Amino acid sequence: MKAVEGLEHEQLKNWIYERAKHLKPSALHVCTGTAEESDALLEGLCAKGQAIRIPKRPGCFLFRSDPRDVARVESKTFVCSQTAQVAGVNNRWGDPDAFKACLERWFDGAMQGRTLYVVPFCMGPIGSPYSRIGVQLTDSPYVVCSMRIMTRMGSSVLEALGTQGSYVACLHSVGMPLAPGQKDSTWPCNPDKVCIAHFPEANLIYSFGSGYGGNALLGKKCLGLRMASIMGKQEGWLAEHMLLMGVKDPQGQKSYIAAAFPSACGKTNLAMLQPPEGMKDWTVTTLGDDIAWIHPGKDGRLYAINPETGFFGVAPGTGPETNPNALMSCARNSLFTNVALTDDGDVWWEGLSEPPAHLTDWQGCHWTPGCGRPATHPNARFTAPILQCPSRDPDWEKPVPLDAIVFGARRSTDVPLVLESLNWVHGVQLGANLCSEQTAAADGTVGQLRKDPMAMLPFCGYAMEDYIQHWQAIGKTLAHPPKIFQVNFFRKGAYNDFLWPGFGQNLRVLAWIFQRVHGKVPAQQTPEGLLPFYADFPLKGLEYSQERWDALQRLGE
Ligand code: TSX
Ligand code: MN
Repeated sequence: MKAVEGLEHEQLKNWIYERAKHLKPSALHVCTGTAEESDALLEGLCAKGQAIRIPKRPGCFLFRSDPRDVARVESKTFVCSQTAQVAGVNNRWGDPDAFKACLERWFDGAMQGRTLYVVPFCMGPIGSPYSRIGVQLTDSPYVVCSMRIMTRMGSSVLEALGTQGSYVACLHSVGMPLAPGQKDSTWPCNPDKVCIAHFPEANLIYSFGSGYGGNALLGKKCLGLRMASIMGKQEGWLAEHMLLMGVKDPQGQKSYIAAAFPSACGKTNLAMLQPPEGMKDWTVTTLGDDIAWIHPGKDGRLYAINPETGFFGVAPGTGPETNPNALMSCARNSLFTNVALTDDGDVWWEGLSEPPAHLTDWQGCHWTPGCGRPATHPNARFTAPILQCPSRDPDWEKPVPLDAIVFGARRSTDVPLVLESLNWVHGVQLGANLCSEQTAAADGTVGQLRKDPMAMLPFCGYAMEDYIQHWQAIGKTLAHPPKIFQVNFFRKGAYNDFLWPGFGQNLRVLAWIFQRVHGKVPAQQTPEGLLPFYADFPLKGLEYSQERWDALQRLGE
């Protein structure tokens, strides 16, 4: 317990002591956040066969998860608030006392034979009034190294906490204690005993049994969205499942846009968009790809920050055409989970390039093209620092004023490419009615239409009806609210073909939004919203017929 003695925050020190007594780890390590610390942990993981160094990418490592631990588990994620109303019809509410009692039993001795890592982390820049601190206890070195990429992590956070600072207490175990002499598995976890529970009144998060992404990196979905959304409700701000980007026109005028899409709808691709041929005089910059914390400013506008410092992006489908900036971001100092390994020591996934003649697949098996299975898990991920993203915005650590909020989803029918709301109240309604065809990031049936208000269904920490009400209340306080838009890049035509080319061409949609924000282009007023006129829509350089446009923009079937 020597490792904790230097800690100046008595309450934190006592919590760690008390938890360590219960978890019964064989060692304790307070993380400093240095590169040397991360290197040593990764080296140790390689020595135990739990990570594989990627020779072609400096500082990069491959992890192969247990095939039963590959995604967030919404069915086992709970908000355990003292008042049942706080978790509404859309969330899984758990009785706090019952869940606490059950998890306490599960955590008893859960870290036997393992090291307990203390991970102090800050969501948002250290010292910013918008930021929130968490301290995660975990027995997963993979989580430690991932948290170092995704958050500001280490000693500087303890310094910021001082002797009295408040933090969200985060407790995580893979739930697989080791008996003396017991051999570890390559990805320890406990898939039959998974639970992610949030205790908002206690400022506490418990996560057991999974080592994967949003289940285990507790700063992201748990603190960054579920807990933060509750704080935002109480304190008058919004924690949203949104990318954050800058768009600059050829005259040098710049706007910031936040956009909400359900998981794995191409949010990361949009955040890092490369201008297409014919629009190279526009600039797109990236501030974040997953979370935006949005505060009303004194000037009556909304200001947003990205509380993260990395991307936890879906690998399959990320290629030199679809997202070159993401590929540059994960060229070094990155972690890969459930992707394939090439014979010459690089990572590979579907959509990266032509498949090589032979691979080792995400489960460590031989793979050849045409063998009948994908080489990579559909929810395989890269974990990469924002600092390595070529399109990173110079002001990515500052609050930026929002000119537009965009809601989008994957809809093969009915929903037009772009529509502007009539006003804030209507825009919030559009967001509240968001529906998306389901993908692999969440567990569930692929292809089904799922209601996902503001893309927050899995991430809102309280009742959805109160959440929508909170959005409306915020709107009433804003002298200069951002305009709200609805987009759909996935509409299909009569031949089941995508009607819109998407990807870089989406800059045309952003450019129209930009022009609307700056009053540079008229729109057609309909009861359902404001629609672009074909003649004004920035299609220069893209062959796109009026007939196709009409099919793309038609309201309803
Ligand atoms: O990320 C996507 N975006 C946003 C990009 C900025 N994807 C990838 C799927 C989500 C993970 C898209 N897929 C997008 C899109 O805008 N649009 C589509 C649909 C589509 C797929 C393939 C083509 C066109 C559209 N291919 C050709 O037209 C050749
Ligand atoms: Mn997400």
